[in-house]
Amino acid sequence: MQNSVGLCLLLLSGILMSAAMGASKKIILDTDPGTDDAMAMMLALHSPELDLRAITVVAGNVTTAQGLDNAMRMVSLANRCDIPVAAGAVHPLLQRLITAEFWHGKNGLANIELPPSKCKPSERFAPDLIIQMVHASPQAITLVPVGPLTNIALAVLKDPSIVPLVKEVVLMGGSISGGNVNAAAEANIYNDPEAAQIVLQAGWPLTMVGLDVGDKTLLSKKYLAQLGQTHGPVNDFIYRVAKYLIDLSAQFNSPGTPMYDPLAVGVAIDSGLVKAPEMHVDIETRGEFTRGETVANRHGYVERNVLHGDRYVIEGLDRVIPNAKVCVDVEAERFLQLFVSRLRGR
Ligand SMILES: [Ca+2]
Repeated sequence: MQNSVGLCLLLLSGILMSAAMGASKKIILDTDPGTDDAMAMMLALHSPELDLRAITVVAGNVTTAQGLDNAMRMVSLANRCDIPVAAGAVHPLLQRLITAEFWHGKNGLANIELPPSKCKPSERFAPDLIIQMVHASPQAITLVPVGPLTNIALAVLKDPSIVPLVKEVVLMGGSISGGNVNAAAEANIYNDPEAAQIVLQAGWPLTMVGLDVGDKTLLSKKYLAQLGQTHGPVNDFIYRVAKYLIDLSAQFNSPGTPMYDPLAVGVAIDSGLVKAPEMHVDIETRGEFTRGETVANRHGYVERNVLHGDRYVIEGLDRVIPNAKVCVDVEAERFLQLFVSRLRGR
């Protein structure tokens, strides 16, 4: 009798576990690793709501070769050699690559030398891996790009039939209140505006997690201290990355480091963390001062100008169709607590 009760409990827990696993969201993290990319990746790897199916590497914060090396060392540190890691584009579609060792350290990982990876990279080209995985799991894959959008654009250009098969896109990039590269543009979009425009206009459900909310989500010394109380290979690595970034932010009089990429993963975990009204967003690709700006229509319409003789006359308003949910506010404390709680002791 006891045995059969035990067996039933075992079966039940198995069913519950598989139900929980089935409920987790399949994501592909497209990344230019990158310090905040490192934090994003480790958050994704340690969140049961997410099932990280692949990591695809794009040129951005560092070269693709360096980014691949960084990603490989990180999946190895987390003991996740089962996750395919594929290298992708080595430069933006139409412009030279701009790397950001200035912010991320010489190796892109805060100058922290992780042990060599015991995992092997995928031999697939990242956009091809994305195409293959989307077809293999239709309507089930969420793309989480946290670097320039080159890989995602290449996948769409090569196989537009993936667009209706992708569940959604949650990207880190853009801003509707000024940039960080310059007055107008945010770095991920600035680093490949043509790719960004392809991704924004593709026609899939898309959430833009931009500077507007990243700048409100500052990891401060308070959270660093919490991470410092516990230990584990990932915990200790992220502690060092966070400390590097917090010290860097202090040089610019900021009380903490903005959690840009991790917040995109956070929104993939729980969309309730942000307020994200629908807007139509275009990417400026030509402006003298504004190339790479995310131009968002907050009102949902444009004026209709009709030529009458030698002038145009406004005859009415035309509705524009929203193509993105644009994050404008965030429950920062709740997100930061989530982040720290997921990595403590890992
Ligand atoms: Ca990034």
